[in-house]
Amino acid sequence: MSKIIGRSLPNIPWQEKPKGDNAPVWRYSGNPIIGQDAIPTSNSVFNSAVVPFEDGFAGVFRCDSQSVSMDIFAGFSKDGIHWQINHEPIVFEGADPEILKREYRYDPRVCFIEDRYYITWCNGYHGPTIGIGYTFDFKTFYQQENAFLPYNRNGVLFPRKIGGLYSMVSRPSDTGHTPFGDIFFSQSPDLVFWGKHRYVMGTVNGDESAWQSKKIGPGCVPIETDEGWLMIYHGVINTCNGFVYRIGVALLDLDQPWKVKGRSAYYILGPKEIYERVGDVPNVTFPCAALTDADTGRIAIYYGCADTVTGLAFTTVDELLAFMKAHPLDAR
Ligand code: BMA
Repeated sequence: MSKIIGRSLPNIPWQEKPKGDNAPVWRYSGNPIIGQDAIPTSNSVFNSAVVPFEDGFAGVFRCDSQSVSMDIFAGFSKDGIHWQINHEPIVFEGADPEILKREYRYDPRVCFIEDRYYITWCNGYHGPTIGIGYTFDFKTFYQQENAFLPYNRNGVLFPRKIGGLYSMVSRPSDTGHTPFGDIFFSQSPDLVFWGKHRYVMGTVNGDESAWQSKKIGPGCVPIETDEGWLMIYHGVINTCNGFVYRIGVALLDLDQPWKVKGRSAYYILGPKEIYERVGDVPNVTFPCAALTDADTGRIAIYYGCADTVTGLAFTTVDELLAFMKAHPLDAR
């Protein structure tokens, strides 16, 4: 038995694994949990992040509008499954007016550190980069400086300082639908100035793990366990019909997270159900958040489906570690 280092979450959304299911991750039977028209103006609601909040849950949701502009919206839930999403996008205070100017915002992550909820997202600033803001109550939101120069996507914070510094994994990219990309680790004394950049892991050439041959990117906030940081991430293969996005798992060293201790050659979840196969962008499963319960080792993963709706899936820390060890990637 491995242990999640973190808080108890007795109200984590949960369903037991269906009998006879051999996969390490299983879907919520009522998927998708959030439909594409969850708010009156939305074309799609996907790639979104949730955290425990008060006696329930709060989240930041990517809602693309019916003009297909990308923005992020706060939402609330009692059970983590049924969500009320605000009809107006998040308005940030603070920051330099230069940074507050909105170009586009998408793919939010939420990470509780010390006393507040930090939000990172892909922020348009002459190209995509990593926006950072925070809130205490999901009502008032403060924006800070962008973490990096363009171009970067998938900035995901660690839930505590490592070696005395705030820490983040991200995926340097380009202006468009980046046809490359590896995961890097960066640190900051103040969540404003970032440096000490380290390479974590990259795509896999050859057919040992072809689903992650084109690009990879951080997904959920890394989960601290007694064996290391469990990193749930996305991996992409290019096919004759476009990119396919699947979900993988790796284990990073607790003190030096750029050192990869384990990585699964097999994906843990990929497009299979109709709502993952069919949508604005077909064949996409894109994880952005995981709830965890330290008492039971349960993990609930929130993931975007076909760039259109939001799904929920379940696993445990033992399932993921056992699967990773049963199907290890040698070329990491
Ligand atoms: C990536 C991001 C994600 C999206 C994915 C599939 O580059 O833009 O938001 O889910 O492509 O379209």
